[in-house]
Amino acid sequence: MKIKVLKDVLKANDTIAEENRTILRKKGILTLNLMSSPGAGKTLILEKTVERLKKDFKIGVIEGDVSTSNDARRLARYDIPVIQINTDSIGGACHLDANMVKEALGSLNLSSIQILFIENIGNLICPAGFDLGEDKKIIVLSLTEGEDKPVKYPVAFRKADLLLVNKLDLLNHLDIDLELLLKNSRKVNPDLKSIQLSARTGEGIDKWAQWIKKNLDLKKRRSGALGS
Ligand SMILES: Nc1nc2c(ncn2[C@@H]2O[C@H](COP(=O)(O)OP(=O)(O)OP(=O)(O)O)[C@@H](O)[C@H]2O)c(=O)[nH]1
Ligand SMILES: [Mg+2]
Repeated sequence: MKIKVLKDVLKANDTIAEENRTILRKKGILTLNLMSSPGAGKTLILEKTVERLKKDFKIGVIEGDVSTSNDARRLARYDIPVIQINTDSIGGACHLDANMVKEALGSLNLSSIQILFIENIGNLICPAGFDLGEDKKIIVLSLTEGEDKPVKYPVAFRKADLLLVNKLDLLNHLDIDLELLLKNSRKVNPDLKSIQLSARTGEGIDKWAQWIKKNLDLKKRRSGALGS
């Protein structure tokens, strides 16, 4: 009985996620869902990314946190549309779900967005279970977290399309084996591509920006081919 309820919840989520995906496809918006444990650097990466891409692309952000609008405020400084979702008042969920994103989409002017970033709630486990209607899932892992995280928390890594290894500036100050970290990520997801970067120094942000542009182009071409 319990299993049936869980399945129903996930099925309902998937149905709404597909609706979100249809809306976003019609508008030609590339949607990227960033997941990580708390403090891996999602918001700082987004700040640097927006700084880099803002003059060429129209960007929007959906911010997920249990509480506070701190991250939304950090991104709103770049004069882009930002919606904050807080789950504290609705049970304190540790992840975003498709319905929350649907509500946020309703509050955004989608005609003026080409790239939509969704910063999921800081958690390495729960967000991986919920499709939001995004095009790609990005997992951010910072060097301070240890090289074993991909094998300890495999689901998010298994489902991810790209791994961003953040805080590269700290490499020489930590007891971390970067090669082992990458090997562990490939162990759970042999196809997982990775980009190493430092949101603090900006190293690697160019590569990440190129990855985004390439995926936006691919999305445009596919939408064109589908005639939508
Ligand atoms: N040294 C260093 N610090 C970083 C880097 N990226 C982020 N930080 C720091 O790490 C801390 C957390 O960064 P955030 O961007 O808030 O992390 P987050 O993943 O958005 O955190 P939550 O939203 O709470 O899950 C901040 O003090 C950042 O300045 C980096 O590349 N190098
Ligand atoms: Mg954040």
